[in-house]
Amino acid sequence: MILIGLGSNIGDRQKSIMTAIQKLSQHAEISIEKISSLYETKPVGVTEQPDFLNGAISIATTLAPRKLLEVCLNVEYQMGRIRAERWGPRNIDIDILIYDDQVITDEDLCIPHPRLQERRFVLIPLQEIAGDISVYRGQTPGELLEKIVDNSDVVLYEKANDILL
Ligand code: GSY
Repeated sequence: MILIGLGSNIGDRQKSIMTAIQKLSQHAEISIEKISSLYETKPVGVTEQPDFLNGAISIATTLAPRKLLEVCLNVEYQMGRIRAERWGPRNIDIDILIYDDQVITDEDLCIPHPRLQERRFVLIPLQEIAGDISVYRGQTPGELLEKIVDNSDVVLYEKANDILL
């Protein structure tokens, strides 16, 4: 299973996330399989920034991980990615979280995403669309959430069923 996380905390956050999904879906070699609900989440890391909307999708693709990364970065670029500082606010963030069972630890591409097991804003959307998938050391999102240290707010914002592409 190939899982992608999306986030935004500047401008029209929901529109940005939906635009990113639409742009990914328009790629000839990508089809969107599942879209999670959107969640309003308190910023983790640099906390002095606006709340995020976060969600996740599963896709099918014939693109190899590095090509998929290029496509994600290109979508961010097309959307005029505003990302003033590394951990700071951004209008759109597209992260490859899981690419089947592949492990990549390059400087610019780490799969599985190195912090996914520590973040409620990642695991809660994943629980919806990949509840029975091992996402970190043989554990499902639900199993990881049972023992997670992060207790930051993750509140349902828009149900998946109400999201129209
Ligand atoms: O890692 C993605 C950017 N990011 C986020 C995010 O997407 N959501 C929340 N809640 N906090 C975050 N901190 C960073 S950095």
